[in-house]
Amino acid sequence: MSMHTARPRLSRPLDGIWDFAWLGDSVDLSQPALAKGAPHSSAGFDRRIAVPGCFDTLPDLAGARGTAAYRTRFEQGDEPVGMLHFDGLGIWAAVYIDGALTYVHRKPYSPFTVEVPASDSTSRVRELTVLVDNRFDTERSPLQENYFDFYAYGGIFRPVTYVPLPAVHITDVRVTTTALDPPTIDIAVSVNTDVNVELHYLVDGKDVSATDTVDGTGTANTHQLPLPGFGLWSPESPEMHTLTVTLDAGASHDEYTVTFGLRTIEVVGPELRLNSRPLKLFGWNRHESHAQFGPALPLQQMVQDIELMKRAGANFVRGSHYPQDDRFLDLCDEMGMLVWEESIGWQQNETHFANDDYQTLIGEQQIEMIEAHFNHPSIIMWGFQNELHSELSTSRAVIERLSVVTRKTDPTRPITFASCRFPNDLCLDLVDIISLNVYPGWYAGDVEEYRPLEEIGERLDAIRTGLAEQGLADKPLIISEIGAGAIYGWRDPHAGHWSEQYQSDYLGEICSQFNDRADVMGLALWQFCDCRTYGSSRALGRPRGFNNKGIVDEYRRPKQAYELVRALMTEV
Ligand code: ADA
Repeated sequence: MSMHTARPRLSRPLDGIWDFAWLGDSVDLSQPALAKGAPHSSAGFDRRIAVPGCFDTLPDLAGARGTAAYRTRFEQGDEPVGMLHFDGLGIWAAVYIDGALTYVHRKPYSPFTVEVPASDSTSRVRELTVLVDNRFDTERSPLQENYFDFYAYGGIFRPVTYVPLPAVHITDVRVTTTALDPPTIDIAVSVNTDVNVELHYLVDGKDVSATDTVDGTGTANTHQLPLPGFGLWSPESPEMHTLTVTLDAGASHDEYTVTFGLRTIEVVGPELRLNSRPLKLFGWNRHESHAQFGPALPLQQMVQDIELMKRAGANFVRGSHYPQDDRFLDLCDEMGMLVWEESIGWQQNETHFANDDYQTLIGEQQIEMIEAHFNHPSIIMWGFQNELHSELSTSRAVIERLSVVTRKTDPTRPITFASCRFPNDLCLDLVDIISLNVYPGWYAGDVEEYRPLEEIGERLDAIRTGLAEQGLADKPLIISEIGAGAIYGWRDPHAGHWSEQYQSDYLGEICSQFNDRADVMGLALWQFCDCRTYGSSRALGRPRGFNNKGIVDEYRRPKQAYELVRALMTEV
């Protein structure tokens, strides 16, 4: 296995200690463009904060909702163009450069870039201020709401970088594996010019004798670059390669490096095939969440999370329920985890579907997520709209629209959404993979019955029959959520709901069922780690204010079920 960094260019990380001020919960953000009177101008930056980090995990701001001001400085060199790249934050942000509003960001967890305007002073030092707000406001940020079953953290919780650029530069490079024998790739390069420029390609640092010319559209396609002798990517052998594209246009020289894996993914009848071989997916749903850091997970934690999942037999993780940290995706590439990535969503209904602003933003997030993460071989499917009300006829148009957008942005990967409405779902025919969230024996059918574990097998049988009746048996099936809650340390002679024993028996039952069934292609247990959720009276079904269905707790301490699942899933 070779280790690479997926950063495409020489960039300057702005992560570190920034100035910080808490502005409270009454700042009026309706006119963030008022540069001189902008709320941060009198902020008085009296504190320090880490970026990446969440402000509402600081002791005195735990649980607070309001506006925070962040400030740092960065040096601009002689380069004609500069971009700031933010990998993700929550929930809403306004970006100011040298005091002037430059960008307003409304999509939690989405990566975004901001072009740095030319400086009007001779100083090369630029001041970057970001107002970050974590209040729920369906007009300002309709993509995240307080009824979602995961905590909406505030802060710049993923890296920020400054990327200097030449005047003529590469804006994107996409690599698609088009054949396996010999491995062959298609390269699509976008540049910010429509005059002819020359491109040159290196793979793993080796000259592959391929050059290309960008035509007037700004995009060049090499026609099938064969790479005989280059290793394929798979979970068992996650071999990564690099492609470096160099561009020469007059005095302008640019270089852009992407990492990629040689692999194909396709749906054939009820099978999902990686490199033409059928997959059986097993793993977890994972929230980016930690007791101390919220979603600002240290890199070490990301590595440990993947290690914990793999040790227990996983080859698959569903990044529930939002675009993932790019560093986590890099690790999945390097460590051989297959990924389902999805845009943010949690049980959206007709109110959302009637809101044009919501529809626009969710479509944008879907496209931006795919564009940012296209080259990760670990991602094998795109999802959206977790548990939307797909039993309503109005939902069909939403799924149709997102399916079209997704397939247009990436024709190479299958699409899915996790439904909890089966058998009343009206949209399953629209996607490539059927994914069902079910909780038999937890949110049990028979509320009087103690330890109703037999509901698990019964439900799986009913799903198979139901899919056949609806003419959907010929599509791959994933049980995309199933699980039971356990409070870490709660071992009880009665072994009922919330005990570690019930969770262990429950997950043992579902894993045994899965191992015995050829007709379920994938299983993603709910969930990997306990995560913070509602603090209000909604928490009555969420003891401690946590969703406790993790197989490890919010500090990654394994519960009793972990060793059983590990035994069942590594000895098959
Ligand atoms: C849903 C949902 C998850 C979580 C889970 C649960 O299926 O998709 O986010 O809320 O239920 O724990 O009940």
